[in-house]
Amino acid sequence: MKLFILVALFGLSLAQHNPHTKHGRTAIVHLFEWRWADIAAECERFLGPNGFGGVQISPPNEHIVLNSPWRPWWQRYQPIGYNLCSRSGSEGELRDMISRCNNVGVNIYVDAVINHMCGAGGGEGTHSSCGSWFNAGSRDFPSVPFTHSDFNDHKCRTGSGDIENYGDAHQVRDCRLVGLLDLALEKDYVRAKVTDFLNKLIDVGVAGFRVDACKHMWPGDLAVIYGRLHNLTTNWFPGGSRPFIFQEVIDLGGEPITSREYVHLGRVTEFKYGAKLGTVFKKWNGEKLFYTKTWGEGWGFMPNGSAVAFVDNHDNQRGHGAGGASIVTFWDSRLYKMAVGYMLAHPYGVTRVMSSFHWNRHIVNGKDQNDWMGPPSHGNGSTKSVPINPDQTCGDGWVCEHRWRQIKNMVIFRNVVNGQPHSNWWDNQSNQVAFGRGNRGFIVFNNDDWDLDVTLNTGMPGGTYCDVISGQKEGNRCTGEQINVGTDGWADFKISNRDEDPFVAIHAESKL
Ligand code: QV4
Ligand code: CA
Repeated sequence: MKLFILVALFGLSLAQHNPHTKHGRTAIVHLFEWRWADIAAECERFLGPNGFGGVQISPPNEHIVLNSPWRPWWQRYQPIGYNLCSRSGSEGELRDMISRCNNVGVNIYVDAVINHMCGAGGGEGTHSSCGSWFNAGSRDFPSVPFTHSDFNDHKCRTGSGDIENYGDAHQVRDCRLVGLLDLALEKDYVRAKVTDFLNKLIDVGVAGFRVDACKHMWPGDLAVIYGRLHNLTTNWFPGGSRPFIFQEVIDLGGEPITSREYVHLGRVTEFKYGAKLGTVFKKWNGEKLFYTKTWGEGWGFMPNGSAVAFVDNHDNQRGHGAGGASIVTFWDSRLYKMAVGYMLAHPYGVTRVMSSFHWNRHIVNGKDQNDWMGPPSHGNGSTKSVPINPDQTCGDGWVCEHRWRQIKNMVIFRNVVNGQPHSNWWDNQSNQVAFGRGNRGFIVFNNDDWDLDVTLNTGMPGGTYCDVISGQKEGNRCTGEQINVGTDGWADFKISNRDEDPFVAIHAESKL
C-alpha cells in the first residue's frame, strides 16, 4: 500500500512535467505584455499554422497601477487580488483568448504570481487594474480578502523585513522579495485562496502555469497547492491530464536554495542555459562553440526531463533577475538568431522562445536606466495592440522575435525532428559545429571569423533540401540556399563568416 501511494504520488508529480502540447508541437512562446485580443488573433493567424505549442501569458490577475515610474511592466508582478482584469484586458477577453487558442491547438500557460501581493510601499486606494480598494500599509486586500495575518511579517527575522541575505534560506522564503508583501502560504486559508484562483483558470481551459518566484516559497507549501489543482478540462485535454507546472528558480550555483529542491514538483527554468549559451556565442572566457558537444546535462544543467530551456527572459533581457551581461537578446539580433537556432535544434528541455517589446534602452555604467519601461502604450497608459506589417513583422514597437523567419523556421525544425537523437556531430575544434537529429534534420553553424567549407555526413536521405535559415520552401521552390545531400548522406556546406546569418538548417519537410 505504501509503495502504491509512493508510486501514485511520483506519477502525479511527473505528470506535471508534461506541457500537453498538441500535434507533436515542441516550443512555447512568451508573448510578454501582449493584450488578450492580440494573442487570440496570433494563435489563429500565426502560432497554430506555424506549429507553436503554447503561449506563456503575462499575469492575468488584478495588479497595482503605478504612476511613478509611469506604468512599469513590473506592476503586473504586484498583485492586488485574483479578479481577472489586467493591463492585457478583461476577463471576457481572457476567456475568449483561451478558447480560441485551444481551438487551434495552442496551449495557454499562465504566469502565476502567488508568493506575494504588492510592495509594502504600494499605498492605499483604488489604483489597481480592476479598481479594487486596498491598503498595502495595513496589509488589507478586501477583494480576496487577505488581511495582516495572511502575511509573513511576524515570521521574517531581518531588520528591514526584506530579504537581506540569499545565503539564508529562511529569509529567502519568509521575508519580502524587494519589499513585496510576502504571503503566509503555510496557512490553509491562504492556500485555499491561491488554489481557487489557479483552479478557476484551469477550468476555463489553461494548460498550466509558470510559477513566479518559487525560490521564495517552501517546496512543501507548493506541493500542497499543486496537489489541490484540478485536472485540465476535458473540453480540450485528455481525461486525467495534470496541469503543466514550470517553476521560476534562478539557480546559477552558489546559494543554499537549488533547483533540485523543486524538480520533483514540476519542471524548473534552467537559467544556466542562457547564461552559458550567451557566453559561448559571444566567445567570452575562452569559450568555443565546439565545447558544446556535451551541451545539456554534460554542462551541469538539471536533468533534461526537468528543464525549461530559454536563451533570455523578460527579466534578464533588461538586467533584472539573473541578468548577467552574457545574455543575448534581440538587441544582438545576429547572435540571437544563432543562439535560439541552436536551442531549438538541440534535444535538451522544453524550449521557450521570447517575444519582446522595444524600449529606449539607456545603459549607464552597465545598468539600463529605462529597465522599467512598459509595453508600447497610448497616452492614457493602455497597451497598444500589435499591428502586423505586410512582410509579416510586427509594428508599433513590438519586436516579435517569434515571427522572424529564422526563429519561426527553427520552431518547425524542432517539431519535425522531435524524438530523434542528437547525432552526426562535427566540429573544427573552434566555433564551427554541426549536428543532426537522426535522419530528420541537420544544422551547421559558423561562428568563427573565417569561412566554413566542408563536406559532412548529415545522416539524411539523399535529395535537394531548402535551407530554412536563408529562406524557406514555398510550394516546391526554395527562397533560400539549396543543399544537395548525396545518396550516401554526405553534403557540401559553405558558410561565409560575413553571411547575414552564418548558419544553415535542413529538415525532412524542407526537402524539395
Ligand atoms: C523597492 C526597493 C526595495 C524596497 C521596496 C519598498 O528596491 O528595496 O524594499 O521598494 O517597497 C519593483 C521595483 C523594486 C521595488 C519593488 C517593490 O523594481 O525596486 O522595491 O517593485 O515596490 C519584477 C521586477 C522587479 C519589481 C517586481 C515587482 O523584476 O524589479 O520590483 O517585479 O513589481 C530574484 C527572484 C526572482 C525574480 C527576480 C527579478 O528570485 O524570483 O529577482 N523574478 C520574478 C519575475 C520578476 C518579478 C518577480 C519575480 C517578483 O520574473 O519579473 O520582479 O514577482 O532573482
Ligand atoms: Ca515567500
